[in-house]
Amino acid sequence: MTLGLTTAGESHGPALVAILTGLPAGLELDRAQIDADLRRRQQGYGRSPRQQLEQDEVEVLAGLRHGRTLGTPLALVVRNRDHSNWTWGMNAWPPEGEPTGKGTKPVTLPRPGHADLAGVLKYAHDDVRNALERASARHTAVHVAAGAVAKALLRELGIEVAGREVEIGGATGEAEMRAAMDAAKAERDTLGGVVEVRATGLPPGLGSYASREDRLDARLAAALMGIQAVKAVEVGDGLDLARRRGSEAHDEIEPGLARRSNRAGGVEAGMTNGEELVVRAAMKPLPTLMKPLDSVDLATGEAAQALVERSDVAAVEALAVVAEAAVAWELARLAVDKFGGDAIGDLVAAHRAYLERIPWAPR
Ligand code: EPS
Repeated sequence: MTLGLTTAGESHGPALVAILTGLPAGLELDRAQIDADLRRRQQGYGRSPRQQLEQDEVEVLAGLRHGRTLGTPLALVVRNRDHSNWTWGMNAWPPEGEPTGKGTKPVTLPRPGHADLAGVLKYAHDDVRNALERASARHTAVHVAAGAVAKALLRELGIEVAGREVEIGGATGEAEMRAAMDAAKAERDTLGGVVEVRATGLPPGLGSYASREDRLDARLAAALMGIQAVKAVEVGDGLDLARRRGSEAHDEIEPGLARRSNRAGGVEAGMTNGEELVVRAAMKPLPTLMKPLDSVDLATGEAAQALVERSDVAAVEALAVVAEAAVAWELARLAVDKFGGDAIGDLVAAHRAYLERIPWAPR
């Protein structure tokens, strides 16, 4: 069995949904813990008023009984409260009655940096909304719910994953980051930034050098670049390693197999090497500006300004939670690939047997 994750859902549709397959039976889930991650994703400084509308919480439709997985597909739902303002505009069926609420008029002003332009061209849409709704980072909510499930599985193996923001708009300290967001907001602009995810308790040998798609760093890069607005991913000392000599770039091995440093960020040849995993993701500034960028009205072909809607100033703190979930999902997937088992006890036993075979102490 390998873990599988499929999601669906539009930003202002009724709900976001996820189906998780391949989870072992008997894994205990805690609703409060999943909801706590959903709230963390919403709480960052600089989020839009949309976050006051949404109070995300998970619903489980299948695959769980009395808080334990059944070994069958787990179906998760996160509802969009804002949908109540879009019941005409985002109706799945031709709506009845007069247009009312939001989303009743076609959007024809594509935002540079969003899915808007290429999305309508690719799918032959005549309303940019048909592209932006799914491209929106709103659907990261259900990925965070899936990540919380992955973290519960990893915890059974003594593995912890945590994300945090390290840079917003070029600023690093907490006060400086807030000041940068206040300044950008005053100028009706937006900011990007950098987040870091660390994971402890990873035994050596998750992932494989056997083929490209099995490499842990390839999977992490794909998972993190799959998050809206992420433009670069770095493992360990990453880009900086290219500027150093070999003697300054690797992590020497000491008796007892500990490393003298962790420049590799816990990954060598596409496998965990037993050290802490350190991975960073960089996000570009959000493309919805209150001071709109130049664009073209697709209805007339004339120069115009891009769509202005309510917007976050920055969503880097949210990205820290979303990136944590993405890394947790990939690690859980590799743990299930390596240790297998239909029941959580089988997975834990295989992990324990592996740790008995190799000389490694958790770090
Ligand atoms: C987003 C635009 C904004 C954000 C949204 C992502 O939505 P709206 O246009 O409804 O204000 O608030 O993020 C979320 C709703 C969320 O829960 O993170 C976009 O265009 O990507």
